[in-house]
Amino acid sequence: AEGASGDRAGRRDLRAAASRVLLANWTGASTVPSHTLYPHQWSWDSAFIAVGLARLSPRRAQRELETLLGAQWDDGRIPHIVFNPAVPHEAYFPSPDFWRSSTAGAAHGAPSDIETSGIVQPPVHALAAWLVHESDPETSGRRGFLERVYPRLTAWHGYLHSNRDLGGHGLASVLHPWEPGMDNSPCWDLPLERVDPAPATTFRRADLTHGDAADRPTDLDYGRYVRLATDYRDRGYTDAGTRHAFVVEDPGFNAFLIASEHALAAIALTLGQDPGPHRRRARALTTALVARLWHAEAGLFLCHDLRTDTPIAEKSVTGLLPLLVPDLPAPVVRALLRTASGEHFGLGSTTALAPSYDLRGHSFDSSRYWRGPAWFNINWAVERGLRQHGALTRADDLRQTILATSGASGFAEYVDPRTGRARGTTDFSWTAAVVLDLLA
Ligand code: 9YW
Repeated sequence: AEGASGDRAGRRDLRAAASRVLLANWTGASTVPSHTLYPHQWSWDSAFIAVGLARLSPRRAQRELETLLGAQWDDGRIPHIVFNPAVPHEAYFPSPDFWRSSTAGAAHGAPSDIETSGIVQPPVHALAAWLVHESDPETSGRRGFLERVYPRLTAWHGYLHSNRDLGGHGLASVLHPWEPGMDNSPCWDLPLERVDPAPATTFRRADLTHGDAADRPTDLDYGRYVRLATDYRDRGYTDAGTRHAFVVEDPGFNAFLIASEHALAAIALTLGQDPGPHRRRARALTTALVARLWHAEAGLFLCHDLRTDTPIAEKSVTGLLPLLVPDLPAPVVRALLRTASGEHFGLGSTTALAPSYDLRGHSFDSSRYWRGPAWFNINWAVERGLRQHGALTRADDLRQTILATSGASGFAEYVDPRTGRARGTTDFSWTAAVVLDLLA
C-alpha cells in the first residue's frame, strides 16, 4: 500500500512539474517550444502541446490550435513557424526577414499582418483537435470548437493533397528537411548531397547560443537548409511546376496525415456531416503508403527520394510511425512490432525509449539531434501505435519509461536513448505535454 501511495504522490509531483513547464512557456495565445531555443510558435509542437494542455485547460488547448490556424495561408498551408512580433529577430534564425512571408508568399495568400515561415510540418493537427475535443466534449461543444476548426483543417489537408503530391502516387511529399520535423536525420544525407550549401558567412545561427554544438546539426547542414529555403522563397513558395532540389516521401509525415484524416472523419460525424470523403482519403493514403514505402526485407517503411526515384536505405524511427495507421495489413504490423524491439531500435531491451535512428546504423550518434537521440513526441506516437495494434504490455512499459525519463531529465528536448541522459535544452513543451496526456 505504501508503494501505491508513493506511486500516486510521484505521479502528482510529475503532473505538477509538467504543468509548470507548460504554464511558463505559455505566451498569452500559444506556447513556445522553449523560451531560449525556439521562442515562437511551431506548427507540430503546438499540436502535441494542445494534446497535453487539454489535460490542464481545454480552453487553452483550443486557443493554442486556433492561434496557429489563424496564421494559415489562403492556399491551406499551415506554416511551420508563426513569429511572435515581440521577440527580437536575433533570437532565432531564420527570422521573419529571411522568410518574408507576407510579401514572398502573397500570391498564395500568406497573411499580411502576421509573419510566418513558408514551409510546413507534419499534419498532427486534426488528430490533436479531435483529442482536445474528446478530453472535454462539453466545453468544446459549448464553444463551437470543432465547427470553427473543421473547415480550416480540411483546407490544410486539401493543400497537402493537391499541392504536395509531387510524386503523383497519392502521398504528400516534403521539400525541406525541416518539414518532416527531423532536420538532420541520416535519411537526408544523400538527397542533401545534391544541394549546394549557402556559405556559412552569409547567415548567423542563433541556436548555438543556447545549445551545445555537439547536440545540434552542423554548419554544413545549416548551409543546405538555408539554400533550400531561399530557393523555395525566391520562387514565391510555389510547389508545382518547379524543380525542387530536395523532394522526399516520408512515412512519418504521411502516417500523421492518415491518423489526422481519420480524426477528420470523426469530427465530421460529430458535426453531423459526411465522414465518407475523409474515410476514402484515409484508405487511399494507406494503400499508397504501403505500396510505395513499405520494405518487407528492411522490416519497416523507408523514405523515398523523388529526385532519383529510389528508396533511402536508412532505418529511421519515421519508418515505425505508420503504427499510427489503424488498418495496415497484418503482416506489416507484425513486422513493425518485431523491428521496434529488434536490434535496430531495441525497444524494451537495449533502449528504454525508441531512438530516432538505427542503433546499428553507420551514422548513429547518441547525442546529435535526430541522428540517434530519443524524442518524447515520437515515443508518445509509438506508444499510441503499439496500443492501437494490441501490443498492450509493450505500450504500458513504454508509457512508464516515458514518464520516468521525462521527469528525471528535466523535461529534456531529447535524451540519449540508452541511458536516458538529457540532451539539448530542458523545460521543453512537448515533453511536458505528452507527460500530461499519458498521466491522464
Ligand atoms: C528548427 C521546435 C522545432 C521542432 C523540430 C525540431 C527543431 C529546428 O525544433 O527544428 O529550427 O525549427 O527538429 O521538430 O518542431 O521544437
